[in-house]
Amino acid sequence: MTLDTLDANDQPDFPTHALVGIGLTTAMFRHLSTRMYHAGGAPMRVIEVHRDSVCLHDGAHEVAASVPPALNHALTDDALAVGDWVLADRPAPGHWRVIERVPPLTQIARRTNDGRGATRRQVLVANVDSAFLVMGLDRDFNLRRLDRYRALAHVAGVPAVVVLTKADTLAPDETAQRCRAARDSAGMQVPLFALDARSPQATDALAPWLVRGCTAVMLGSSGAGKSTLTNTLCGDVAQHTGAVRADDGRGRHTTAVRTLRRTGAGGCVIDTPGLRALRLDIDDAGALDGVFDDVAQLALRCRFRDCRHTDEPGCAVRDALPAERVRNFHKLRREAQRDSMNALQLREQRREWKLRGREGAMRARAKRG
Ligand SMILES: Nc1nc2c(ncn2[C@@H]2O[C@H](COP(=O)(O)OP(=O)(O)O)[C@@H](O)[C@H]2O)c(=O)[nH]1
Ligand SMILES: [Mg+2]
Ligand SMILES: [Zn+2]
Repeated sequence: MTLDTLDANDQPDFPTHALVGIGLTTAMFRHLSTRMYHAGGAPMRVIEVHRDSVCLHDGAHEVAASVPPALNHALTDDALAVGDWVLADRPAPGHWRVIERVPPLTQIARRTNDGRGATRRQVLVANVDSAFLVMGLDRDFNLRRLDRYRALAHVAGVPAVVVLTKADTLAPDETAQRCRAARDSAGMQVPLFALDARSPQATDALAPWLVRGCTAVMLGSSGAGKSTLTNTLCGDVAQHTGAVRADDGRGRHTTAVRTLRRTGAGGCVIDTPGLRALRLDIDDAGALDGVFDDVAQLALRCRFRDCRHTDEPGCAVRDALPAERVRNFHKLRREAQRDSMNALQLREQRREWKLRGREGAMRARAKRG
């Protein structure tokens, strides 16, 4: 089935044409229509999540809806997120309620501290087709952080597009040099653009990922230009950065919540606030393989088949790559391993580190003395 046949499928209780306009894909159409057959209700998309309610869109209108406690997984690791598709009904005039969430096809999630010493999974967005990794070419430029964001998208199975903003603030040769560095780090497969987030050139560059029925999410640190880019793509450059919707009387100046919006090209974008701490949600270090293609390729030439690229002789990875990149690879891998440990293993690891630290201090003292 193509989007055109989907569009032609319009029915009063299932306005496919309107729903494709807010990012309904053919795969999700099947799930959504099946669930609607069983559960009833109206198909809608979550465009904002608040503490006690969500904002839904049916392709024509936006409504606030309550989420029944039984469905409110806010404290578990699979909460409703912007981009989710749901079925909603109206138990009383003017009161919308979510009945059911359709299992998402993709979820981008991170690990956060739950405030009690443990970590939990936090879903950032659901059902996105691509991730725009937004990074400024100015002081924001940081290849290690870019690796981390690429890993975030990769483990979610979402294709990434690197968008380097503020190209207008640098000399052309400086921009070219940073683009080369980003290209070397991200690999040849990843689309990469350097642009001025305020210019129409940005709209042209990103149009292929924003065709009707597609949804992209903006990821990157605060100040990278995500909201500026969102405003450009949505065709309201005149609106000052941070104003989310024209009818939003709250007049936010920074992006406080994730919001799904329609772009001029027909697809949707989800703007997000910067993440202060971005910890990956992975429980298998192998999940990072696709992020460090260069490491995986070179590893084939290491002397030992199980080389960890730390201090083994004949390590092709350490020979060929900058130390910084190898360090970052190890850092993300350690993090993945740590997250897959249970509490007991964690305690043991900490004890071992403490011991090693003490031994190191003793050796240093012995050397001095
Ligand atoms: N010159 C220039 N300024 C930009 C560009 N992108 C963003 N900015 C500015 O950088 C600041 C932060 O942008 P904003 O979109 O709020 O970043 P966000 O936190 O990622 O949403 C704002 O003052 C923007 O006007 C760009 O490509 N060129
Ligand atoms: Mg913003
Ligand atoms: Zn090696």
